Amino acid sequence: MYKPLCIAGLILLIAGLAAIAYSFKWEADLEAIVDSITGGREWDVTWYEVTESSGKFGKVIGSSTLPARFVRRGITYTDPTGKEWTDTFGFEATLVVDVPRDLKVIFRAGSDDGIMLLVDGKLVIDGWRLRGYTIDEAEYQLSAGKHELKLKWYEWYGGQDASFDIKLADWRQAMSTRTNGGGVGFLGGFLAALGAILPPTILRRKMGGAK
Ligand SMILES: [Ca+2]
Repeated sequence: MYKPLCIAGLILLIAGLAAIAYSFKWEADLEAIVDSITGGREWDVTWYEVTESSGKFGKVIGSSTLPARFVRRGITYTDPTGKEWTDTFGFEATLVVDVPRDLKVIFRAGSDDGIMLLVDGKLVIDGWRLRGYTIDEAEYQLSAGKHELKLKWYEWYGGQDASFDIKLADWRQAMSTRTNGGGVGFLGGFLAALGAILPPTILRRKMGGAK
């Protein structure tokens, strides 16, 4: 064992693990703020028939709700007549958020096929096209108070997925802290292991040679 390398490696390993643990705590705190913004409210969803591949809505086929933050893969909708929709349908949903103070957020909306997000009537995410599942992100400054979010989604043919999430802008820093912590921890573990297998005489031999 070559002790100095082992100790340096262990210090880096501990620092890396501490950064990872901190990033989880940080993320949990940010998630709690997002939960307070949505306040347990749900999307009010109106389902539509879709009449064109460009996502043109036809008649209303029913209504339901979705959780404020959701991931739905392989969406189907069974309308009140019992018909199950798997293609050529879509929805328009509204959700009111109540923001405790001015906050910079990241909206994340995913879809197969198209999706768009409007905040207080302003288009913030535009993914309104035929495509495989893709997540669009937009940073947005939300002022304190209530805001109306509108989410539109449509499915033409093939796969049918939709997702929506809100993150605070600091979430990206929390994630990079975790990635960096992982890198430092891995390096530390590697150096500690290297120190453990190196012969202890490596330094002594060098010093001996310098005499
Ligand atoms: Ca599709």
